[in-house]
Amino acid sequence: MSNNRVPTILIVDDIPANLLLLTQLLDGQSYDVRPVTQGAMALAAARAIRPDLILLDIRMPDKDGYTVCRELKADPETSSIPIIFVSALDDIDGKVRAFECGGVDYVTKPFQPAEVLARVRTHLALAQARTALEMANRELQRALAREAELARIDWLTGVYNRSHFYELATHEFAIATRYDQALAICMFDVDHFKQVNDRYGHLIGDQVLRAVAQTAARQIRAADCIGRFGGEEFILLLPNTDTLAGLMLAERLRAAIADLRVSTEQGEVAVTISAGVAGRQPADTVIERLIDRADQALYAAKRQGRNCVVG
Ligand code: GH3
Ligand code: MG
Ligand code: MG
Ligand code: MG
Repeated sequence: MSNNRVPTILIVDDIPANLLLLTQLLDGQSYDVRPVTQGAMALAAARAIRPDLILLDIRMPDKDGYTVCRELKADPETSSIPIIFVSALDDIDGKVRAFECGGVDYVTKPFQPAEVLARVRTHLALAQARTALEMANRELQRALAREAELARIDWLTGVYNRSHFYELATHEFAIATRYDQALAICMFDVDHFKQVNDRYGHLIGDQVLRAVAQTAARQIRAADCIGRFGGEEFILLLPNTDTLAGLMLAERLRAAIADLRVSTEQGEVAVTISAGVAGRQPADTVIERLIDRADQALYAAKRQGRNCVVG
């Protein structure tokens, strides 16, 4: 309920004279009042109008107030609407039952107009405060989720950072070991990247790194993942992929980067990468072994003259 909207109040009573009395009382306070005379109508009206508050009679011929209240509370669409019982029943069991059904308050007939108004105002204010709290909580949850996502991502390139990559890779490695499935790691490093920085400056170097990471991210499958391992060095986790399939992917990636032209303020910049691939072996007990072999293969690729793949 927003501050500048007139609150809607649904009034339910089978006796027209009672209904009129309450309607006049609340109308005079500039509430949007909707009177109905039957329990079944109250349910339909509550779902259609979504009132901010309901004043509910107990004894009604078609459906009593307790039943109406329980049904409204059971429906997620209407469960949060506060219900004040207004009844001539004055026995304590009846009152307790009203609260047990989900009512927030109870007023006995004949009522004192000022008391009814005071209770209505209080419950509207409480409902408004609860809505504001729920909205703030949802906003907080969204912010926390965003923050958690940011903590996993390398701010420069948008791929996973090293620590989150390790977390995912460790998990995938455990699954692959448990079910004896293939798993490959590919590490790649931009060739002579220092020269890119020296020639074009760090900002353009950054732009090239982003383009390389994004190009690689587009080459891999949804089940694969990519992380930034260090400065201009990236790592791929390839579940259900053996060394040969990993080499094929790495070769496709190498070719895609070699074809890449990054358009910058200083013209198009081209780079190449070297890549090393390693597949999981039964003797591997930790993911680090696999990463080590991929790293050694990467250095072999560098020694072989760069812009190539070794596995
Ligand atoms: P190699 O082919 O042997 O890999 O040569 P290289 O020049 O790429 O390797 P080297 O390790 O000598 O240099 C890597 C360079 O990457 C040096 C470092 O300044 C640069 N670098 C690392 N991180 C970043 C970054 O975030 N942005 C930019 N612009 N440069 C980076
Ligand atoms: Mg009645
Ligand atoms: Mg390099
Ligand atoms: Mg390097």
